[in-house]
Amino acid sequence: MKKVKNLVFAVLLLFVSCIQAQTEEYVREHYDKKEVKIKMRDGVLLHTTIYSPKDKSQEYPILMMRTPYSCAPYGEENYKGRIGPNKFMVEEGNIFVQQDVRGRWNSEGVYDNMRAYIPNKKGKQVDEASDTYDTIDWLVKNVDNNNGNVGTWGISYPGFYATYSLLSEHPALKAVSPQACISDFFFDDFHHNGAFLESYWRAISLFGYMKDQPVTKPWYAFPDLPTQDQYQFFLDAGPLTNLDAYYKEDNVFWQQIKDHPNYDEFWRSRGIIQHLNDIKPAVMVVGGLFDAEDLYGPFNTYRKIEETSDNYNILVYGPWSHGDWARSSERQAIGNVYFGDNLSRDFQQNYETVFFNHFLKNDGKGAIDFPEASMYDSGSREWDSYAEWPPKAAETKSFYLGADQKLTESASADFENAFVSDPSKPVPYSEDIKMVFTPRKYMTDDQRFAARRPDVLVYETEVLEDDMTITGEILAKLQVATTGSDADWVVKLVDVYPAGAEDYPETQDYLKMDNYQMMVRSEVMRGRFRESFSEPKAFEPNQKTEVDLTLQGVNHTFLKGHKMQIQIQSTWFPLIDRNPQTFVPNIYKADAEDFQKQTHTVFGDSEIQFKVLK
Ligand code: PG9
Repeated sequence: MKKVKNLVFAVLLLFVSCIQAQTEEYVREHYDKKEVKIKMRDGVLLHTTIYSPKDKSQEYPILMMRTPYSCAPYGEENYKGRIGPNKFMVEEGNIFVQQDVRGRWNSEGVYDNMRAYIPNKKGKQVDEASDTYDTIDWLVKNVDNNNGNVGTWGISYPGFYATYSLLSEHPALKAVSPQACISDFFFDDFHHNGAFLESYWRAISLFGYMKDQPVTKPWYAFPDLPTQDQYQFFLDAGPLTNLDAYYKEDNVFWQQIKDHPNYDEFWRSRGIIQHLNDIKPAVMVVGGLFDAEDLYGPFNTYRKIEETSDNYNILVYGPWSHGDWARSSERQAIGNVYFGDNLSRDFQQNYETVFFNHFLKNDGKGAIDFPEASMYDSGSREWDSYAEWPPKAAETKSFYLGADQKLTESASADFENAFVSDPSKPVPYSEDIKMVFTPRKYMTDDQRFAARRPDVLVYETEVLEDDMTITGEILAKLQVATTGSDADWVVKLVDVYPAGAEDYPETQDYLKMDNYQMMVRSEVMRGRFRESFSEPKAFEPNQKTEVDLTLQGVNHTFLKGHKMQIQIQSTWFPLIDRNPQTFVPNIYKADAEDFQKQTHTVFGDSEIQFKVLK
């Protein structure tokens, strides 16, 4: 019966999504498509697609997305449904522009992942800011019926280019919405605190191969793999050097990743956060509380602009996975966990469209009453409005790791837990088997499979007698030791549902929400970087050492009857690569014999600092 219900539910969902998503026919009927090559100051031509309303009775702002993912379909006779941030803005009428960034797809030039910003460019020096400036300048001077105002937007990598557009300082740029915006590849996407996201490995095909002329078809290919069982594939592959069998020297990005294991000038120069000073255009940063790819980026993009600029700058974080807010599914669920109905549609209609209209169609005049931070509470399943983020009203409350798997409010200094960490039997990050392009579902997955392993330490509160709301970042100040000379430390914040919790239609058949251990937030710290991301340092074997680890922002109420749980482990595979647990200069070049089973110890005076909202 459940299978029938699920099938009906899935068909209904698909039907509704099809209706809600913008249709190609609608766009063809209401928009003219034009493709141009815009010349940059160094002579490079960038492919730019322009969709203009057929209704020429009024002027419209320009909404631009710059992307490495192509402006397909190419050809002025070929249309697509999704030409802008959402269907409401398409139906209302705007000029939508998409551009292949330098070196990608039908544009000329040489690509550079997360191209470094050059603050004081000289002569024909270029970066994504100058390319944005030159593009906007051409558009406002050459596109018919534009009202002189430009907005930029984008999700993920396009979100990075939206953030970057702020550095163009073009006077026509009035509103920018960086969404799930990459900010720094050492903390977003490919690395978390120095650990390599091995689960991203296939995506390196997309960005690693360079092309020498404009193309409208893929010039890269994904490796043929012997199995779709991602845990087994990467375990059998062994040390990362063995993956060279699939990516040769012509995969520039794979070479760069291997040659720069530390946070050196290569990565530092490509981070965009450092340049976000004295920003003028209005900004709406959007992120997903369960975004497995870019969680660091939106939080820190918003924070830096708030610290350095007096512009209009707001934050919206919903119960979304990567890019969910741009989709049209009626039920918002991630994996087994349902959060609510029409959350994405409401955001698109009542936030995103209102934000761009206010600054691009009304010149910023009139009232716009969005809160500074609109944060969904992933526990109470309600939206919260805050006058600042993180909320000043929250107070720091420390919990400690105690005996009998207790998470207590007092430190037990004489307590310790030891476990054997075996790189040949790493803790899976998910019970799912399939090979992924990038990780996603694990962010709300049930953690009972991990909690029952001897190499995962579990600490939890008593059943809560009152709701407890945690907001902002969480600081784990771990006191640890290892018999080895290197180690990774993973901390997971888990919401333990009560017995009897109701299943959702999305709940996988083999699971019950009864006693569900929902992942709320998680993070890894590669222990060698505990003192500096640029200068790795070995552990002194068997010496008690502090490892501090920041978990990205949350807005989560642990409801009465639930328990708050912390899990600690040292492998998380293959989400991240395995630490040999023997200090080597570069883990990407470690040999099989470097990977050694070690015994790790966590001490009871390890402190987890939460910001609790009274
Ligand atoms: N941030 C996402 C990503 C970057 C690089 C590789 C794979 C994914 C994205 O742009 O969707």
